[in-house]
Amino acid sequence: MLIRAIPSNVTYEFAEDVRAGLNVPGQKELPSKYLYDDVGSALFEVISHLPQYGLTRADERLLRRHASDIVDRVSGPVAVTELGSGSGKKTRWLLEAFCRRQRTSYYPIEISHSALVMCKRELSDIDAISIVGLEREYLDGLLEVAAYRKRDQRLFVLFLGSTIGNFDRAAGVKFLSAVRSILEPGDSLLLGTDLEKPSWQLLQAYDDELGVTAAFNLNLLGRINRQLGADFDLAQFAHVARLNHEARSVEMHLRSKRRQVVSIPAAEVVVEFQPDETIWTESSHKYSAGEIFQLAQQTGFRCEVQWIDQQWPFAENLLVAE
Ligand code: AVJ
Repeated sequence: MLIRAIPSNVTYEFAEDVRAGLNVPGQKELPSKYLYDDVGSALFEVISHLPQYGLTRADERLLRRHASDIVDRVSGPVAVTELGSGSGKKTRWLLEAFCRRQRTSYYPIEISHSALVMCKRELSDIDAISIVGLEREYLDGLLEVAAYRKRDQRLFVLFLGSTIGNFDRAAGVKFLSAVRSILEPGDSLLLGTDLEKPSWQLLQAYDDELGVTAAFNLNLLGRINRQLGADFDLAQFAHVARLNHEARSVEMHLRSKRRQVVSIPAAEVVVEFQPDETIWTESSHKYSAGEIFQLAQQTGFRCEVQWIDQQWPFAENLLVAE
């Protein structure tokens, strides 16, 4: 597979975001996209196998069960692109269905290089597929794919795994509108959304007893140590999963166990933590099935079909650009 790597200075942007997020008076915060370096992507892969975390398996069950139905609703020649492909495992069923119909190009867009390599390994055995991986941010990658599109081709965009949930609701609307502005009427977006569920179930899903989610979260500090030369003592921070009822989200934080001072040379900051002060590292918003229809309408799409998993409430939504 071809992988087009990022031309820009990634470490510089990381340093800037770390400085901006930690060098503030109120709630310290780090963007959740930085959880996914090579170690973080591998840890998320393990999370997706945990019995307490049913999200990824529900997503995959729906895609497998309804692959031909989904593909039948997208007519003509298509270019398939995926925002954040990860290992690419759950995309197999859709790609096989498309490739049975005709030769299909697949453009995974992913900021993790190792995930792109895994994705190629996972999917290149499919007949009549051509894979071009783009090591890019979502919208940059999507613009590039849109530029490759042939005259008669439709774009079929996958945004699976409820990654949309990492945006707060307003930012989610903004993001989907931006995606829509790159598409043509008749193009489609398959959007995976995790649905609301009981508090105990959410807390177990984001704070598993094995500590994999804790490791996934703490790795963000490890990454700052590795890439920016910081001296975080990981033993002095604890993983916290917290419900935000108002936002209808689960938040992950890293709680400082004591007063401590950390220096981050490449970001040119020294950061002080009070006892129990937290760094907010991720939000996972949960949706009601009905609100997706509204979300689609607000962002220039129409939600044509919704498939819901019964075992782990999760919805696969087919949005068509109007
Ligand atoms: C892959 C972003 C959907 O928010 O549930 C898993 C990431 N964080 N456990 C999520 C995650 C903690 C996951 N997403």
